[in-house]
Amino acid sequence: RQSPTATIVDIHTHVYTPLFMEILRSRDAVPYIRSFPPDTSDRLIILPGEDSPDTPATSRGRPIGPDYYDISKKIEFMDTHGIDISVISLANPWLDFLPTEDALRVTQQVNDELNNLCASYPGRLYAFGALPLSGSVAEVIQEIKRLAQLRYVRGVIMGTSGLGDGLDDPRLDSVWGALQETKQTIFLHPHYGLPKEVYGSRQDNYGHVLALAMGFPMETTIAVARMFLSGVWDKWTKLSVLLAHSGGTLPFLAGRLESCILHDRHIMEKGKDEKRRTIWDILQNNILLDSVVYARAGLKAATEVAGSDRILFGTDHPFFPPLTNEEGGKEEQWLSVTMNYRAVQEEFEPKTLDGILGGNAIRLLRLE
Ligand code: 5CU
Repeated sequence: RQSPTATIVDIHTHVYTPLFMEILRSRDAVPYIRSFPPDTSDRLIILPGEDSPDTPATSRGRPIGPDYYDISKKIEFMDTHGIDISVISLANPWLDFLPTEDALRVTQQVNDELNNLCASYPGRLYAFGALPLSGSVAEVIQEIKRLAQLRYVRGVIMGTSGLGDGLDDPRLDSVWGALQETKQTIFLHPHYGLPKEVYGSRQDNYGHVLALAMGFPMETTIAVARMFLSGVWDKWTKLSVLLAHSGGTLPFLAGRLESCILHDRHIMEKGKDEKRRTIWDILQNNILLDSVVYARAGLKAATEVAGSDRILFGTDHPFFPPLTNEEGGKEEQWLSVTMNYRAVQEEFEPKTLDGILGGNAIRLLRLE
């Protein structure tokens, strides 16, 4: 075990529920699941453009197997890595793509599936629900209120597009209000990345690295900065948001964000009669950061801005499985998990470590 005393909680861990799988298998536009003959194995295509005909069939998207959709595999993974509790969530792009008329009904079914999966392993699983973001605002709020009644749900996972116009969209105001009122945490996770041109003409040489290592964190950083700049937390002062991948680059860039505001005549004049909360205040009171940065440098920045009592351990399972080793087999322990464990163990002294590995999640997400 990683700590003799901690209850270990993984708050960043995705599942594909039966209905989510069925929907993905029925589609032929991204996101979808299918095989590319002559290869017969299923591949999961999530990110825009990763099914380009120029890409060899065996490197389109990623292989998808039971780790993604069989909940007993999640429990096996947890046992292998000493994880006591997982807070499961759908993977990106969640249900953002549903036709408006299906959004509420399908989201309710998928959320019930998530809650039922948790019920099948009592005490080991909790969930972040999904929202019908392609439906109406009234439907989103209806589902937020229903989620608050589901036994194992502790919040919602959402992407950076919100209702389609980002997280500074004034139409989200009542959504933030409903989430604050029902004390549900938002798990904010990237999906859409940066425009493809940013990655240049040789991007295919670099596999998924630029999109996942750089695009995802930048996307989160900009989305949360827009939310902050639009004054969401000035109004909803108790709204709690857990940022994936330790906040992208927000911990590193928070000082620059504040400085640019203080030097921006437009913002300063527009807001001169209002009291503005700083990004430092929000980082210490509203934002939680996962530990999924794999190295001490990122953890140091996260701790500096948010405090070690607001950092929560995560794995990103079932993504980043081990590659096959020289003998063609796979390591039992996942490198993506052991790297993360090592970084937190090296960075924090035992009492703080126990909080990050689980105590913080238990307290902040009420995992009794
Ligand atoms: O490997 C990937 O594409 C991903 C993804 O899409 N989402 C995620 O959370 N991790 C890895």
